Amino acid sequence: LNQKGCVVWITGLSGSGKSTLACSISRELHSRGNLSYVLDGDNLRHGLNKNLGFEAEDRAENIRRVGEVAKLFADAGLVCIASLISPYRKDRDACRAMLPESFIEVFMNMPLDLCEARDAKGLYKLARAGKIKGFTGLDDPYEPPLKCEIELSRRDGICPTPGAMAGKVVSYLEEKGFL
Ligand code: GGZ
Repeated sequence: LNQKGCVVWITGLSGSGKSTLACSISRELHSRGNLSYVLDGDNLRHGLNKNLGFEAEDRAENIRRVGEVAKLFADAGLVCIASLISPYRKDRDACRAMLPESFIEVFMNMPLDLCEARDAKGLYKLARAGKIKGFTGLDDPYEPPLKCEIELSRRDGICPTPGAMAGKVVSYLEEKGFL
């Protein structure tokens, strides 16, 4: 195989662009002939994690399960791209501890007002109206990484394109010898 298995763990607020980035990285890898698989928090909550809600313990269990599955994919030699809010540092660190040599944490550092302005699914609006309780960034905390492998953010108020951000991640994987 022309690659080493690893986990690219994308963390950030709802609407920060995690799923779009995950998809873009996967396409870029595919075009280079590399195998990858995307684990998306929101999608997995319809199947593997359908019994879980958004209480702290449920989020922890959600993240733990996805971490375990991501490790299986990485063990099989794939680049596993996990895209979850994963708001609590200790939950992300527990996943990192499963694969200390091949865990690449990518922080989508987008301001709340930007994510809220996008509000693709109208969830921020519902949360502001009190119809969703414990919404990350509003009445539930997001703990940014203290140290991560890659941080993506705006420059001079301009958001890089998903393709440009994916390029940064893929270059990192190349540089570190995963590709
Ligand atoms: C945060 C919520 C909530 C609450 C529903 N807080 O942007 P989305 O809509 O499509 O993705 C979000 C998704 C979060 O699932 P994760 O598995 O990534 O979360 S975690 O890592 O915290 O376990 C959002 C939607 O679910 N959603 N209620 N209260 N996001």
